[in-house]
Amino acid sequence: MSTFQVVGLLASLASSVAAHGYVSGIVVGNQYSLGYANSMQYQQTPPKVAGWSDPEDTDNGFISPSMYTGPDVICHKGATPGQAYVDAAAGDKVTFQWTPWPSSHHGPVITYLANCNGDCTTVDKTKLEFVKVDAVGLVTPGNPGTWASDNLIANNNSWSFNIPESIAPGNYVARHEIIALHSAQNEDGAQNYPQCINFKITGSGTANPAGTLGEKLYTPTDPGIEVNIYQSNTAYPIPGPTLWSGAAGSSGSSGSAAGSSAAPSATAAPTSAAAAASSVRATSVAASSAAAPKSSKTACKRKRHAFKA
Ligand SMILES: *[C@@H]1O[C@H](CO)[C@@H](O)[C@H](O)[C@H]1NC(C)=O
Ligand SMILES: [Cu+2]
Repeated sequence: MSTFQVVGLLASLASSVAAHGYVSGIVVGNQYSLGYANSMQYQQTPPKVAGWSDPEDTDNGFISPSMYTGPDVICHKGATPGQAYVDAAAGDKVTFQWTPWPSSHHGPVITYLANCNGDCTTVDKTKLEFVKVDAVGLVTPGNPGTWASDNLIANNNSWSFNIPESIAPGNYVARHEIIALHSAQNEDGAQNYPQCINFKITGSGTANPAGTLGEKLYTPTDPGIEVNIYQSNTAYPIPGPTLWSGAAGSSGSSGSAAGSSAAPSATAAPTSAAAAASSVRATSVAASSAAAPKSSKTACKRKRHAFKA
């Protein structure tokens, strides 16, 4: 065994121990595409996949709020463009298959599309403008309630959304993300798990909506980022830009129970009144966070990091 192979073996052992999750496959109709896996960097001839490479992310770790203004929040740690595309048509249902997600890691599931205006395999990620096309947060009120991540687990660790019908054909980067909130009552405690995948979208749509740069999507003090979920939750303001009006609707995992029974205020495309109302609710949520369990941001690797049996 070469040193290189030994390092690879150790890295894959390490990632199986600390694994959180990543998108291992993408399904559109009857077409399956392989996602990027960290272990691919140790293959002699890694496959060309549509998923963006993040070889530095050997522990399937997360992006913390303190990293929101840097490039790693865009498509995960040190990510470089995927070297292939998933083919899809506007209106198609897309399913992202995650590796098993820990049940304690409750939070929203959000999907954005950014037009590469050319080739995504060489695109400058810091210039991509992300348009929110699907977002589900709190699905059923409760303590902590049912979250989009819980539906993802229930749905065979997968999440589906529909590519908006009206979006212009072209090459796009889908930025698909789970934000785990199990330690989000602490400053810098939320955990973002972004995954980027290239799509070649066909269709006759003409919409090319303006988006938001990856480094401008969130701030550490957004009401949906610094939030205590260990209380009776009735609403949750999904962080980031407003859901695009052309989005197919927050169908979550369409064709399944996931997302479709969402609490109205949690997922509705915010009109300014609705957005204002949800920030008011979020403020009262934050105000009663005194009873938050004291867990450090490393708690993820300890007691709260439990997979559903
Ligand atoms: C569940 O997901 C795995 C991949 O993550 C896939 O291979 C399998 O076919 C899925 N099962 C169903 C019933 O969709
Ligand atoms: Cu964890």
